[in-house]
Amino acid sequence: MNSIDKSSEWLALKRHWSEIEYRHMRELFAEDSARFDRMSLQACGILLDYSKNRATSETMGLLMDLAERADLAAWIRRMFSGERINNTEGRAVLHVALRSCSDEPVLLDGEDVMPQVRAVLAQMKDFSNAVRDGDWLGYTGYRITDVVNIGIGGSNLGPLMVAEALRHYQDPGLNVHFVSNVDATHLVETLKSLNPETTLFIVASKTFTTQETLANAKAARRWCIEALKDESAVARHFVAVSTNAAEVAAFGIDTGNMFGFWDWVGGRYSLWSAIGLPIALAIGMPNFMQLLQGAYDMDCHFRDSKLSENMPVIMGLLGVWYHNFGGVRTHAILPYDQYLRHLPAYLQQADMESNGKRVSRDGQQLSYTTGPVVWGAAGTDGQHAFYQLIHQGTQLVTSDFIASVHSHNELGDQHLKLMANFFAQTEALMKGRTEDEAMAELVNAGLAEEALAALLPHKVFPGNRPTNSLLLDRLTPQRLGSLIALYEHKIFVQGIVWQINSFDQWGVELGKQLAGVVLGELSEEADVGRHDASTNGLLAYFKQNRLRHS
Ligand code: G6Q
Repeated sequence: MNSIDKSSEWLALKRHWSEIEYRHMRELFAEDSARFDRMSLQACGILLDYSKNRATSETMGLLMDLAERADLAAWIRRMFSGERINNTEGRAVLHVALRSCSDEPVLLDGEDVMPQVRAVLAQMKDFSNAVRDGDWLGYTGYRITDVVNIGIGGSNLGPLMVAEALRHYQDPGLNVHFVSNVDATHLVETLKSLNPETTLFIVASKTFTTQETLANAKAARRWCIEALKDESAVARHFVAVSTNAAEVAAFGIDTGNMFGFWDWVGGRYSLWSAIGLPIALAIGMPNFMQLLQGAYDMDCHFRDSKLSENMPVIMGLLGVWYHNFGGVRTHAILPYDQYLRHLPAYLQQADMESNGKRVSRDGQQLSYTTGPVVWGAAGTDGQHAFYQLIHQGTQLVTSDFIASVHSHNELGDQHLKLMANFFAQTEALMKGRTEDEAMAELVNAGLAEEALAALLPHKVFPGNRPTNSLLLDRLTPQRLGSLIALYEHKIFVQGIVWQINSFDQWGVELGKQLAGVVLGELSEEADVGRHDASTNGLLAYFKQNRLRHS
């Protein structure tokens, strides 16, 4: 594979960055009154304004050339047509099939996967209706009031984020909880307020071998049996979501209470599958179907729009622009929506696990960087925490600001206050405050000359800080589906340009192996000493102190 950084398209962008680097967005706006019209677009009920970027029409043209060099359009077709593009695991990447609302078949090795997808959706519908309507009762005949999803990583972050984002649509009679950490505190604190007779556990694990999930599931099972005094209670209080029926049965969950999915669904892309069962329980299956509809809308936009009018393509390429040509290393996700407060953590996994790769699809060490550090928090909280660095720090941070025109909670003028902050921040990040403006302000405040000179440099804001603004009409299940799919496809676009496999996760697998080895050495009698001096020392200290204080 020819390394993309040797291509003429890449070199053209490199030259172009050196031309544009010192141009201020203030100038770009002053020169072009139609900039917003040219650099914004709408799709699936989402407005993307990308005009507050260090980019011109020429930049966008050069980025599109790079996408063509990377053969992006063909790779999009490959994903949608079920090719095994996850080459290191020999798997297709078909999360798009999970939300297909079309009658067209989705073929994998010549076989339509849609009948299986629809069968699991029907099973989810029956089950979630039964629990929500009180037809599925606990072992002692009580209605289920609490659902605890036990899963980690991709089997936790998606459902957790969506259930919280759509809390407005939740049935108040059914609370959904999420336990992921192997630190028992997570489970213990969650169970404290729950009644075993009315609690249903979903054990969610694609492999059903993940240490954290199995440890929590076993502890939950003991908690249930101890309270209900009968092993057979498990059948009414435990269901599983997995691709591994044998391990589900070995754990003691009836496979009749199992919801399946397939190896062509990556963990971090699985909330659309049965991994979304806690979402369906929380908001009801019609709303879950709306979530899928929204994702499908974005899939169609991504698959069918030309690259220059394609929202995920534009966002992905702008990310490449800053990362590879501007040296920007971190990207902030800033939802001005309390319901979306878990979105940064969700996208952190989606992006960093997908694109945190150092070799190309064919195993060559890359000569350019990939995968920004993704982080963030809900506005306005973030403004009172880390925005200082974004405004005045020494490194350039790019950000996505996300909000809705209408709030589910229009309390007084609070939504207007929230949105005033949203608009003011992106404007301030773009414009900054020049020395003259800062000076005028200090003069107005009546500062004496000496104090003014001392304070002036601190009051200057360079501006020219790039932001994307994303405006939804309202945070509905459908819009949320489109928003998540937008980011999934953005990540895909970047992975293709970087020539990497965005769909494996060997770094996660490593953690799973290593913890198992060390666990064996933590017993009293086991020898420690096979590691480096630091690890040996830490292990010895830990074991001695456990003994001393036990
Ligand atoms: C996601 C990753 C990873 C995975 C967890 C849980 O893409 O593969 O986060 O989801 O490690 O794995 P299981 O679902 O197999 O328990």
